[in-house]
Amino acid sequence: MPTLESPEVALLDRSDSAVEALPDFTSESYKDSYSRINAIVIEGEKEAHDNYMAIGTLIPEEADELKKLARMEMKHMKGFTACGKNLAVTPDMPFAKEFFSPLHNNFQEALAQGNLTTCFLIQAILIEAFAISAYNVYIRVADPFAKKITEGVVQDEYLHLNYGQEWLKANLQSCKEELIKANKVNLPIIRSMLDQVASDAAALHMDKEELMEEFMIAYQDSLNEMGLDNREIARMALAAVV
Ligand code: PL3
Ligand code: FE2
Ligand code: FE2
Repeated sequence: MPTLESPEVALLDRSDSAVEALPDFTSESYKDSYSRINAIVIEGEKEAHDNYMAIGTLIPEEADELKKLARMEMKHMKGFTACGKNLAVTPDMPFAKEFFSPLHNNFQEALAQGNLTTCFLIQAILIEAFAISAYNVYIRVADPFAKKITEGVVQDEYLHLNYGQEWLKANLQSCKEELIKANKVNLPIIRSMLDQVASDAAALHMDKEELMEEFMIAYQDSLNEMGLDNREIARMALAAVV
């Protein structure tokens, strides 16, 4: 029977759904996985910065607002860089660059065509919902230093998702067809990124199904807020599984 001092009792105090022990942040296997995950997050924040700056060149009247979002992304990048340093981990940046390259290339192609709908879908909806899911799950199992940083970051990511969502909502009539088309191409890429990161995430005690669940909540909520109906949202979400 658990006593007050026993580990079982301490575990019961954790308020999240995944009631499990925190990982050993100093183990070699934790640090090995962290070197890739930390790099992915650093690269993702850097690309997010570049993407908001790039979108600003297509909408001059929004350039100042987009610069603000980009500046937040730089701050996130610095925060996560500090998280790696704090654990004495060197981020594997070449791995992360390769990891982001399919989305990176699709964003660049859309940008070159002045295709704002696809740019917003890739950066503000798909990447931000991916970040929100990852950070929400990570907060439950992070070391205390990284937890504090990630809690601040995830609040900003909701603002970024919301910004893209409001632009797409305001333009929905003219951009719906393109939105659905771009989603068909890019949601499977997010799915494959999640598959690629799952085993490293598991080493950090992050559960794949929990990540998918958190992603689907942020993604579907956002499509709903844009004004898509349940059938349209279901069709779009199915692009992740078929
Ligand atoms: C946009 O502001 C940021 C984009 C970053 C995308 C990150 C996706 C992360 C997937 C890996 C899951 C682990 C999270 C752990 C956090 C240190
Ligand atoms: Fe960010
Ligand atoms: Fe963001």
